[in-house]
Amino acid sequence: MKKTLLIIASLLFITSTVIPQSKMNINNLVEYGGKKYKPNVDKPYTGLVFDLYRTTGNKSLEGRYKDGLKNGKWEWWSENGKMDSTGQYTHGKKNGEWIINKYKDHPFKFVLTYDDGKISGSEFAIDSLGNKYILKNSLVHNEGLKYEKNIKTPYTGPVMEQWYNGKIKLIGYYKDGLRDGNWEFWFDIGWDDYSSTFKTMAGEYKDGTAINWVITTDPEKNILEKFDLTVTSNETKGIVKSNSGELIIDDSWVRIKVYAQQFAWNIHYTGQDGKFGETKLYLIDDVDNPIGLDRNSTYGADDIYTINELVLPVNTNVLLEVTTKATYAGVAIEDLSQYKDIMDELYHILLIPELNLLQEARINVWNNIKINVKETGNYTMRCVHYCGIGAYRHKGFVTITEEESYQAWLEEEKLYLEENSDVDDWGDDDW
Ligand SMILES: [Cu+2]
Repeated sequence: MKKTLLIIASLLFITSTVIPQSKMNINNLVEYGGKKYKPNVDKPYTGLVFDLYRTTGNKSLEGRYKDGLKNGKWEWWSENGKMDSTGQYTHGKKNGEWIINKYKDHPFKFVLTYDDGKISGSEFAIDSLGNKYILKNSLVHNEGLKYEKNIKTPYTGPVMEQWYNGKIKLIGYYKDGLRDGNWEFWFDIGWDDYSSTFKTMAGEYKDGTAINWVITTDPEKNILEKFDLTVTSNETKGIVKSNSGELIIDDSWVRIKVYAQQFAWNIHYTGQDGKFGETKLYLIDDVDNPIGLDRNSTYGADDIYTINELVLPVNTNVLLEVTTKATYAGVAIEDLSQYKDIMDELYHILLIPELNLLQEARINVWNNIKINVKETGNYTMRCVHYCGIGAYRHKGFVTITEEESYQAWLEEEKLYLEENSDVDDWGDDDW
């Protein structure tokens, strides 16, 4: 009796190990009603499938079917035998984490999470060491902080963004939803070698604010000269970062508004009355009226504006108010909420290193700089945020001048303005 049991047990053991799982070349399966069948078999296929490269005979895929549907782990290999992509199916639908090789010879693979066939959550890139970077366009914006999709706490971890051709555009890091740590930006030059893209900016963020930046000029001409623009936030003078506190200034202060855009600085002066005219979005015209100044508004008639030319009187209290134009690619945007994601990213950072002056230019926000420069001089104002492919040429000229020549310059600009408004009247005829 004991002997019989032993024989049965060993028979069971043999059957379960020796009978191999069915394995087929995927090209030989046939499909009926959305399910795969082995030829000449009336039950949907259950078992492994594979495919081989015709050129090398190397395996190109291995997958699993259950009752005619993809089920379980699927893997793909490139022709040289390297792992390409892998993921899991449940009853014919993608489920769980998928690692996908989107670009040949790219240093990153991409990670998507599926739930019952649909993409859920944010997309990530994964490097050869297995570090996961969230893709920047996969982040969710809320109240100035960045989140992973479907996650309630702000994102902490690496971030990556690519150019349209897959080349790496930036690598950075978020902490509690704000930019933090080292960030690097590359231009998209060439197609072949992912490592040859041109680094244009690198720097550090702390709690969302840029500090310690290095930028490289003119990648179009391939000038590799580097500027060392080291401004540490706590060394920066004359900056009123907060907009909530009351701004205490009197009439002796010169007020100047700075409107950033891709890739220029529009400077708005009050004119003789010391007060700004109104600016209106619908009046913005990139050539004729870049700040949308309403000449018919109460204080607007004598206002002056320049492009990329900031002139300040020496030994004078000046309040610079910095913002970004509500335009995208030159088109005025009325309803910012629709474009919140773009607008959150489309900001600029004004830097005048010699004056130790650094301020963010953000849409719908006036950031203030109180400044009183003690010496005359000429400087460059530049943008140290990567605000687009032309960020390196986002710069203007700064002149600190004696009070007298400042007034003379204003007068000159005013005359120029009057001359031009004559031309405008001339053009008002009906056509
Ligand atoms: Cu900029």
